[in-house]
Amino acid sequence: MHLGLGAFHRSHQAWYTQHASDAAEWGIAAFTGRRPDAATALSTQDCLYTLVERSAGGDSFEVIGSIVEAVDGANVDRLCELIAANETAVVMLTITEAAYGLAADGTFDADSPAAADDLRALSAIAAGGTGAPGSPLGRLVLALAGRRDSGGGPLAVVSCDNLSANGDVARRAVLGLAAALGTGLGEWIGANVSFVSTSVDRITPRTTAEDIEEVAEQCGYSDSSPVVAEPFRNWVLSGDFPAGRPRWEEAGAVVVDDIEPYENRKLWLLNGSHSILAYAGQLRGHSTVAQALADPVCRKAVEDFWDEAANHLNADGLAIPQYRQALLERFGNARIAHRLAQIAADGTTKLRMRAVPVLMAERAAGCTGAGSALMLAAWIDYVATSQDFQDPLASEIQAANTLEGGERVRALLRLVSASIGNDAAIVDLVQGLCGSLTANKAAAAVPTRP
Ligand code: CS2
Repeated sequence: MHLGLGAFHRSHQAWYTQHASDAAEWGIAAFTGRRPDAATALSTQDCLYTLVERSAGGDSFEVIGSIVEAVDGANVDRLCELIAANETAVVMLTITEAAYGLAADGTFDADSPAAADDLRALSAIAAGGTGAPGSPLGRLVLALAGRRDSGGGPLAVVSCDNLSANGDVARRAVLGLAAALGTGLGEWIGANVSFVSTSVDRITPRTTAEDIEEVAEQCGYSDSSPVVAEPFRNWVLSGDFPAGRPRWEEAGAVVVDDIEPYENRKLWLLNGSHSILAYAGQLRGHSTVAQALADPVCRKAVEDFWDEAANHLNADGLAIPQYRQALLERFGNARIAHRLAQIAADGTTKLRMRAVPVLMAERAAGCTGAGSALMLAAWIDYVATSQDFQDPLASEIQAANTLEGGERVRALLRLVSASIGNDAAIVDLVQGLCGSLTANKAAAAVPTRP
């Protein structure tokens, strides 16, 4: 099963499942998250779709068939029916970082927008009422209660969102919500549900109308739902699968005991620099990752942040110089039009994973952390100027934006992380960097068009 049927799931976990050596024994029932129409579009073509692998040199095409059922996420009855089934072994999640209801200190926040409505809905159900939770994790909790009642047995929940220790985060969120259903559900989940942590990687921009036309021209058939991705892919997993899983390792996935070094390498070096490029790049007039990276000011901000992050990536075998070099090549692939606006969404949640740990580690080591602080400053400048940023805390950001100077910086940083927003020296550091990315904008040679 998969919750969060979007382009990334289709370029990543669905690809690995198709290429597992025992692929014929498995099929994915995928539920939509924010785009219910994705289920209708896929269903009308038997859930088959084209994966366009886009390298700097050209495109190649492959039909993916590992998804066997595509369902509107609001169809909670079907979700409950499938999760209750004994044959269901794995529930994968790509539901976005913001959907886990994390507080600014990283714990589960029952008052977060993601959790509060679900807790109300689940409590009403526990009291004998009807209705259903509206978020993927709330729906999952209801379905897990059904699996317990039907004796469906243990299974694995596999978070594939860009959060550190994402399995633990998923466990905390699921148990936090399960408490509303009472009746020992938390104990059952503790004994029967394994929460697997993973690090996932494959750059997958949103599909465009031109991509759809290209598939029609090159493949000779009409596909309303192709997905475009870079050739690179990576999947590292850690945890138990009590009911089995596809042999993803035969398709290149890596199973490890200690996932933390891999997660940090990916979250800090790839996602962290993506966030710098998203905010700094848009402030400087760019719209794609490749354009922003070609701007020396953005490139320097990325390299400075990487230098800081590398100080805290010391596990054996991480090959940081090679990883950085590969990222420069991946980001520089201008045939992948990865929109900065897409990456800029949900800054409060993303920066908590991408900037804060590096900044804290640098400060603890007696360094300034200016490279990580610049990511935060770029976001602060961006939310002041962007007309339409998306964030689970958008109204809190708007309220903070009405404040002035250091008060505004402090209020915004507190939305990302309490420990950072409450540290006067960090607030000063970030405030001092605000405006610096655009200060020399007129002087810089800034390419703004592909
Ligand atoms: C990006 C990621 O949108 C974002 O926040 O940083 O989606 C990134 O492209 C993927 O994690 C790459 O694996």
